[in-house]
Amino acid sequence: MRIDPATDIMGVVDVQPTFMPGGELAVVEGDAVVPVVNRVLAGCFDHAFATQDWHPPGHSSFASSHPGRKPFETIQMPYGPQILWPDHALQGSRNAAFHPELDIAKVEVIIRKGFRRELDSYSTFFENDRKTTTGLAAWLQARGFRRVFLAGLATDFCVAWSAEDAVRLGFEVVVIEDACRGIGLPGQDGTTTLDAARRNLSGMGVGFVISNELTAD
Ligand code: VGL
Ligand code: ZN
Repeated sequence: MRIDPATDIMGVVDVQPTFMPGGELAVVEGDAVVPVVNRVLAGCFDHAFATQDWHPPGHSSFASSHPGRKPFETIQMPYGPQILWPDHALQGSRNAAFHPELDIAKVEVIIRKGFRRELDSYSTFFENDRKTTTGLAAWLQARGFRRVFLAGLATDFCVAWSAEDAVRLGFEVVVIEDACRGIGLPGQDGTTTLDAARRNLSGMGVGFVISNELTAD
């Protein structure tokens, strides 16, 4: 697949140690995305944005903020169902910074999300009420980007919700599979949130590639 560096942009989602082995919400092999992201960014793209999960202490997505609740349970919030997580991505903490080896030289915009205490945010476009905008769509449109290539963590949450919103907003979307890792919570009938995300995104027309299928002009 050929990248057009003028109208294609890479989105690097939540490449933060909090989502990697040893972190608060560790994704299996989460750290394995770093060299892949670096290679693709260096070799194929002129432009990138990045997202950073960025929660205040006591964030409403933390199980610890809901007495009697445990991580990975689902509760009802005013904006809909919300999975509760271990405390993670604490603003200003070392594990909420970008992974120290992530090469952010080409990153032109950083979207921080989940900074409102009462509202979680998986997608880089809208918070979990699916109405509160981060402003990224307008920025991408103003800059003339038409296709968004997504990489990072976690495939089934922040990457998947970003991909879904991007399609709805009219962008073409491609997920770079080997540059992502997922959480994979158990879902209905033996499937996981990863299976559901892949099925849902494919049905919406999201493309999936592996990094060595990408070429630049
Ligand atoms: C994420 C759960 C909670 C993610 C962030 O980056 O996918 N998942 N916060
Ligand atoms: Zn979070």
